[in-house]
Amino acid sequence: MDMPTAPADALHTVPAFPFEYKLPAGKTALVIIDMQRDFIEPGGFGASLGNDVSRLIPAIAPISMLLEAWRARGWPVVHTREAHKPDLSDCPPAKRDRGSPSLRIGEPGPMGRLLISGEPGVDIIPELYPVAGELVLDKPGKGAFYATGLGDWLKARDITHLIFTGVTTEVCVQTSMREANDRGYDCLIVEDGTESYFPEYKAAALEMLTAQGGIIGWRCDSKTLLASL
Ligand code: TIU
Repeated sequence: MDMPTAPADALHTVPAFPFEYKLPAGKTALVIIDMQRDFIEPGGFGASLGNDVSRLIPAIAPISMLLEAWRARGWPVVHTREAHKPDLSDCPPAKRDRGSPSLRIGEPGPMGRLLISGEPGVDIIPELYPVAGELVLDKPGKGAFYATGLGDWLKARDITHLIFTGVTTEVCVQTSMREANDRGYDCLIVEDGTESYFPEYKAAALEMLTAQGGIIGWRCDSKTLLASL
């Protein structure tokens, strides 16, 4: 016999910080920010900036468990990739020319041209590879809403709550969560489902997003979230 399923409007109570997060079943998207080879594997964009890319690996297993839970329930999943058009027309010089990376955006590396749509380095890592029905979004900025169709996609599905995971905590994840909060979404960031090249920046980002009574949103770890579904 099939297990009875909760009605689509069931509310799950997550014991989050700074207070309980009410998660509506079916209206809460799992958002996985930029879990792509260019940030996580050697030879990509993250490494070109001088970072130790192995620091991001601990986020993979918690995200994978959340992804499994969302898929099992048929709930919405969004994967983003930081990526530019091959002619770089959507990459401002202020982004490309800044600093002194070993390779710049658009230059060829071992996984193809850095942060260019369609190149191997832009692809999502195999452990979290998208399946049919999940939104895969290329974004030219750090935020997932800027110059993308994400807002329209969420509205069309009546999605009101967003669970944030991915990399890096204080860059693309934080920017996206702030954009989402300004657009009226109730946002929760998963503490062990996000990583940074800089542990101190990760800790600070988690603190500042949820300070002042949840000024941008909520936080909890993946076990707490999974146990409350
Ligand atoms: N450099 C860094 O920490 N992050 C980025 O450039 N992009 C994302 O966070 N995805």
